[in-house]
Amino acid sequence: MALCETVLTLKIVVCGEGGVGKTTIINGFTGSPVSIGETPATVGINFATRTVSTSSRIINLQIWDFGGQEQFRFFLPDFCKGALGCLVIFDLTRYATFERIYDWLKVIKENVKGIPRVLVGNKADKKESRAVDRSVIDSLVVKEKFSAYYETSAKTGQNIAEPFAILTLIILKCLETVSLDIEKCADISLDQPLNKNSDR
Ligand SMILES: Nc1nc2c(ncn2[C@@H]2O[C@H](COP(=O)(O)OP(=O)(O)O)[C@@H](O)[C@H]2O)c(=O)[nH]1
Ligand SMILES: [Mg+2]
Repeated sequence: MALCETVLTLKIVVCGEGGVGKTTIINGFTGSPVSIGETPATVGINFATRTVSTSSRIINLQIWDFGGQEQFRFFLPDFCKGALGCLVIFDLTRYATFERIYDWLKVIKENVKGIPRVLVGNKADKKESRAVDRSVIDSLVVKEKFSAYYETSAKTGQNIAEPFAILTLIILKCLETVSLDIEKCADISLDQPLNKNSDR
């Protein structure tokens, strides 16, 4: 079946430690009002949707947001089930959130095989508080085979849409290339960056 014949629903999971800005980024991307400093801690799992289109398809992105609190960890298998792509977010001003990326990758790898993942360093607006050097980030991107890396600010809107867009394009490319066998997706990345503002 050609992928363009129907509206395609793609499930994307958004991971990362509490407070890194997952909910704010998702709200910014899906159009909900962003209010810096007032986001309530997400309880359990939320999801938001946004319809996007390429030249040939309409895509319904189903974006799952994990609350992150320890007591909800039993939700993780359900959270991951059926996901075709993953955004892993850390806070550029808190090194501990960067170290926890490994834990999130482990969760993803245990529950879904080989889905493409994009790394996001958020709170880029807080330049004076930056705690994670670009060199260690670049090393992690290579080592853990992230398809792309973006620095975002949910406060200024910097690069908010790009991680979702690139992940969607990579997923589409995977679906076409491996005819719905998503196990081989992790190594695929786009030849061209999405636009000149991208960080890779
Ligand atoms: N300065 C700044 N604050 C942010 C940014 N993104 C999120 N925040 C704030 O960081 C806090 C945690 O954000 P939230 O989206 O709840 O994080 P989550 O726990 O990962 O969902 C909130 O007070 C947000 O307003 C950002 O890019 N810049
Ligand atoms: Mg949240």
